[in-house]
Amino acid sequence: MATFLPALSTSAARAMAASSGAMAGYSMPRLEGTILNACSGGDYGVGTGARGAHDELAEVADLLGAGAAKALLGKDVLSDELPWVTGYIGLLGTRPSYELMRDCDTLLTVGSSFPYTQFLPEFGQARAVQIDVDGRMIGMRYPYEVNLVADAKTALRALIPHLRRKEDRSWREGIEKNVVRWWETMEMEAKVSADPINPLRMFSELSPMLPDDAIVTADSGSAANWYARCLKFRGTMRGSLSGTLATMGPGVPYAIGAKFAHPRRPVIAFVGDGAMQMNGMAELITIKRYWQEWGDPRLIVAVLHNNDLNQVTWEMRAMAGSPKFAESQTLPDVDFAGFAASLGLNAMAIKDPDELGDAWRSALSADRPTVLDVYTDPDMPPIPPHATWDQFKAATSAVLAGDEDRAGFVKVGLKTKAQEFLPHKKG
Ligand SMILES: Cc1ncc(C[n+]2csc(CCOP(=O)(O)OP(=O)(O)O)c2C)c(N)n1
Ligand SMILES: [Mg+2]
Repeated sequence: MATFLPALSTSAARAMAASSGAMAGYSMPRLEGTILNACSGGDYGVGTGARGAHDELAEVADLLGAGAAKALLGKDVLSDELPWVTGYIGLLGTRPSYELMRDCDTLLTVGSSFPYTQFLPEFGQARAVQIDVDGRMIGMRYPYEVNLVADAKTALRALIPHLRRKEDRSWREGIEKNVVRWWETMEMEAKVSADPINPLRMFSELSPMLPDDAIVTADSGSAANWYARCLKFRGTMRGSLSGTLATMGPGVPYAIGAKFAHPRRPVIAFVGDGAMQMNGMAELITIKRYWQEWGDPRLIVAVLHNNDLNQVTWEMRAMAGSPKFAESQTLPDVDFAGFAASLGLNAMAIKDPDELGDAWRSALSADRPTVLDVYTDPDMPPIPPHATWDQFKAATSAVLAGDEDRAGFVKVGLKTKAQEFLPHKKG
């Protein structure tokens, strides 16, 4: 059984609005309970609509022995420290989420309209139940047997008395093992040496240092991959990105918006150099204009400085089999730290991975906003979680001829993917 608890930016408000209203007849949860009780290996999926139903989700997952995968906008709905939470689902997602959906026999979707059905169980594989406060979302993405138009918390509360605790915990134990292995893989991948800095390491160094109340944003670009996979959310952390439109440019504006909404919470934005050149640099001027009004001045803009429109360079390699087209993909080199310093912001240019830890510590204790201009290696592939070693090798060999970055890719990319297959700490 898998639980899918995704979140849409608007659904939190919708869920709250509905929570005061009456829910559809309780015979529905009884039927839902029957289906869920019958499962042998279940999942659930969680979206933003599930925000605020954390305790109920945990109780349902515990009763059913389920694991939970999260939609990207629902990354902050359930803590990544829960051993049965498999992280994000989808192309930018994690391997344990992919396996959870691939192998489950029951799917409970709560507050999510996650659209990529290739990452859901095969049709016919799983009996499925959906809870969504918005009737327009019901039955949109999967052939659900039971559809509940209700807010997540109310529906799950009504459902819980109808569930029996699953005595056979083997499914859940398997999920927990996969999750442990996944986080070990992420650690190993972040340690792969790169030229000059492995972008995963920006995220893995920060992750354990994140204040419990941090708000994190990511731009559309390679940062979205590492935001999805490498940051462990916990506490009251919040996070967002352009989840539906996937547009470039929101990283810094979202962070500024977060500071106005929560001036006492530290905010961190991960933004590509392309997005910085598009609008992020101008938004640094907005930060200069307003930061002294914020109760806590910490706003960190971490730039992935790779001189490339890297996410699309990789998409073109993977999907079109095209080598890097430098004329459209290579960016002018810009001194982001120098520009930030000229605005009176705290600024650091980082070219040595061993300086990352101190850089994050100093930005997190600074008395003003900081720009971390991190020189990252463009040869780190954002490999989808389901790619097997053979598929990965086949896809990449097609691309190597004629690509100016081929030498770096062989060095960094192959070594990174290999971490999934190499022995881990516990064998
Ligand atoms: C407005 C807009 N233009 C183009 C795209 C297509 N696109 C997605 S990611 C990306 C490259 C981003 O480059 P950068 O900001 O440097 O981040 P990187 O991937 O290099 O880390 C592009 C062009 C988009 N999503 N939105
Ligand atoms: Mg870039």
